[in-house]
Amino acid sequence: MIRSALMNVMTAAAIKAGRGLKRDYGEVENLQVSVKGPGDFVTAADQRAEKTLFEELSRARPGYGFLMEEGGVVEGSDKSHVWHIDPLDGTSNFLHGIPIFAVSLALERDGQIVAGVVYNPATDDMYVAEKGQGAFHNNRRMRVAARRTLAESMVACGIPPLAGIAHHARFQTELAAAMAKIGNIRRLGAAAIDLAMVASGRCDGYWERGIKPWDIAAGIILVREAGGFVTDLSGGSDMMTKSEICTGNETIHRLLLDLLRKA
Ligand code: LIP
Repeated sequence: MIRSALMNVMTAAAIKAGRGLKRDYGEVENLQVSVKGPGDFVTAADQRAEKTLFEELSRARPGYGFLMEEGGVVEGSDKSHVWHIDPLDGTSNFLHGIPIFAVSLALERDGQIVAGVVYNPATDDMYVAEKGQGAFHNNRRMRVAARRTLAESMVACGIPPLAGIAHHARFQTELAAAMAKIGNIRRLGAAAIDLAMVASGRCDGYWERGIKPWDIAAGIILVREAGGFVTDLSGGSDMMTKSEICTGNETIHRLLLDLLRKA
C-alpha cells in the first residue's frame, strides 16, 4: 500500500465525499418512481460531493489550484499544483441506481499527474496510485492483464450518449471494427471505473472519445503505475486536451490503437 501523506489526504477526502454519495445513492432508488425523477437530486448530490472534496483538499493543501467538473477552475497561489476533480463519475449510472460510479481525484504537479484516487462508495472499492510507488486496489498491488491477443480480450468502451451525437457515426464505425476482432466488449458508463478495470487486470483495454480531463486524470496514473500504456487515439500523450483515450497492456494497447486507426 502507499503510505505517503499525500495519499492519506486524497483517500480521506474521497472517503468523506463517498460517504455522502452513498447516502444519496440510497435515496435515488426511492426517487426512480417519482414523476420528476431523481435528476435534480443527483445534481445536488454531485455538488455536495464536490464541495466536500474542495473543502477537505483546500484545508490539507492550501494554495493548490482546482479543475472541477461542477465548479470549474479555481486558481491557486501555488501554481505548481492542480487538483483534477470529478466528484461523481458515472452520473447517469448513479441516477439510474446502477452501482458503477466513482469519486475521482488526481494531483497534477508541474504538468504531470503524480497521484490518483478512484473510489466507488457503492462497492467500497478504493483504487490508488502515486508516481513511482505502484497502483493498488484495496491495498493489494494491481497489474494490468497479461493477455496478448484481442480475440481473448475484454475491452471497455464509451458509447456516446444521445447528447454526444457528434461522436455517433465514428463510434459505430469503430465498434464494427472492434466487434470483428475483440473477444468481448463492455460499456461500463464511468471512465474512471473503466481505467480502474484496466489497471486491475479485469479489462484488457479501453477506448473512448469525448471524455473530459477530470474523467480520466486519476485513471491514467492508475493504469501507468500498474504497467499499462495510455495514449490519445493518435498514439500521442494529448488525452486530456484531445478528450480521447486508448489504453491496455503494451501489446493490447498497440493492437487496439492500430485497429481504431484503421476503422
Ligand atoms: C461520464 C464518463 C463516461 C462517458 C459518459 C460521461 P460523467 O462522465 O465517465 O465514460 O461515457 O458520457 O461523460 O458525466 O458521469 O462524470
